[in-house]
Amino acid sequence: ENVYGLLGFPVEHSLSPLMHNDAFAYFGISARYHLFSVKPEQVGEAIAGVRALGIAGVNVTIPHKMAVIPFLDEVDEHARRIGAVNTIVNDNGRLVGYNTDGPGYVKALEEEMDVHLDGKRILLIGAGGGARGIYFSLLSTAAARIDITNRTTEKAARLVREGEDGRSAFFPLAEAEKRLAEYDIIINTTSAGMHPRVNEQPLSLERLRPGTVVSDIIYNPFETKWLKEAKARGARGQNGVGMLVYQGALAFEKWTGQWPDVNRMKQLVIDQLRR
Ligand code: SKM
Repeated sequence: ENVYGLLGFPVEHSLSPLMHNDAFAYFGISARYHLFSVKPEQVGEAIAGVRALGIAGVNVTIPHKMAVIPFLDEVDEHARRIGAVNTIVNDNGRLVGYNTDGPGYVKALEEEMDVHLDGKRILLIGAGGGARGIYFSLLSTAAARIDITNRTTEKAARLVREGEDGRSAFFPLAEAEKRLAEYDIIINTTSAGMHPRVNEQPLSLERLRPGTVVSDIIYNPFETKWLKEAKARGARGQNGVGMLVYQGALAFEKWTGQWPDVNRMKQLVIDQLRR
C-alpha cells in the first residue's frame, strides 16, 4: 500500500483524506492518504521522513508551503515563481515540488462558472499566498487583464512588479471599489469573511455590475456574507470548494496519472461541510 499525506500545522480540519481516499478506492489503487501534523521547526525532518519511509507523495499546507522548498530535489518553474509548494511527488527517491493551488483555482473558475478568460478584466483582492498562486496562474493561462487591490497597497504593487506583464495595475481598496463596475470577474483571496471573522468583508460591493462573476476562495463558511451580498446584487457567485477540489484533483493526477471524478470529490466535500 502506497502512503500519501498532508504536512501542515494544524491539519486536523483537512478534507483532503476524504477526497483522496475515495479516489484511490474508486480507481482500485492500493494507497492511503494520512494527516501528518508537523511543527514549523521540524519541516526538514518531515521531508527527510518522506524520503526515508518512501512516502509516495504529499500535499503541503499552511504554514509550510515556502519552508519545504530548500529540502526538495527539484521545484517546477511555476511553483518557484509563486514561491510556494503544495504538492510533492516522490519520483524514485527524487522529491519534486509543484503548486496546484493556482492552476486548480483557474480550472475551477473556467469549469464551474463556464467562463472563457481571454479578454476579461479581472480584479484580485489580496496579495498574500493565495493571490500569488492565482495571479501567476492567470497570467500564464489567460489573455486577461488582471488588476490587484490590497489593504497594504505596497504589497499589491510588488506583486504587479513581479508579474512583469504590463497588463496589470494595482489600486488601493477605495479606488478599486470606485472602479468595481469595470470588472468582469472579482476574486477574493483574503481571509476576510472566513470563520471566525464572518462579519468582515474584503471590499464594498456597492458599485457591482449585475452579471459579474464574484468568486471567493473561502469555503468555511460555505458561502460568506460577502458572496451572499454579491449574489443578491445580481452577481454569479462561486465559493472556495472548487479550488479545494481541483487543487486536490491536480495533485492526485501528478501522483497516479489518473484524473479523478471531480464532481464526486466535490459532493463528498459539500456533504462534509454541510454536516
Ligand atoms: O493546497 C492545499 C493542500 O494541498 C491541501 C489543503 C487541505 O487539505 O486543507 C489545503 C490547501 O493548502
